Amino acid sequence: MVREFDAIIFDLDGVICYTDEYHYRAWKAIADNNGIPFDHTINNRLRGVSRMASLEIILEKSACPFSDAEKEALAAQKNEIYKQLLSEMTPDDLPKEVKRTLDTLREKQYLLAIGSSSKNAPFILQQIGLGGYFDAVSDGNNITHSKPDPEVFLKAAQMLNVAPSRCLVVEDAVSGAQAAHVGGMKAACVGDASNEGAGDWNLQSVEELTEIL
Ligand code: B16
Ligand code: MG
Repeated sequence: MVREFDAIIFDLDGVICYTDEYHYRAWKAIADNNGIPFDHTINNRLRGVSRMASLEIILEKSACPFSDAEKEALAAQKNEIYKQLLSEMTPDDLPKEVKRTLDTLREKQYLLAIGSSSKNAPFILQQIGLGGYFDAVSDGNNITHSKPDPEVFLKAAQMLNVAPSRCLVVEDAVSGAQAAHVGGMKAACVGDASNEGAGDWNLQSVEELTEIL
């Protein structure tokens, strides 16, 4: 079989592990403290979006305006709550089917990378036992534009020294699938993005990757 890809770039939150629920809980605490309506439907719009851009989406429902300094303070408070939740994660929070899939793709000699908007990506990978596992980690610390801008995936491809057209992105966010496409990459989607039909492949589980690769 002729291979279409040399590298697989995985989104982190919502693909490798379910930190999306922790983002929800942390933002919910901030929203409740400030009397701002917030639910899972709004939370879905935050997938793949940077911390400050997420806050702007949440503040759309606020009755009163916030200054830039107040916004910075709210984002910092949210991150403290989020990091507290992350500190309780262990390798048991890495789903078995995800680890099996990664190991199978590695055996098939694909390069494996992370392409995440999160500045907490290195800490999360450490917590779930994947520190040092990937061939490249491109995350919120090395980008200036978040998804749907393709920067995070293009940087991952650069780190791997692989052409974008030879990379497959795995995403749970519609914004992430769009970023892949703008960057000239194909996208395999799970979760919310799969339900929205945003991918070139729309999967029920990450493990289905081993059938298409
Ligand atoms: P942080 P991903 C994204 O991670 C999340 O989906 C998104 O909800 C979050 O706002 C963003 O990271 C930034 O996270 O506040 O930790 O820097 O899906 O791109 O892995
Ligand atoms: Mg995600």
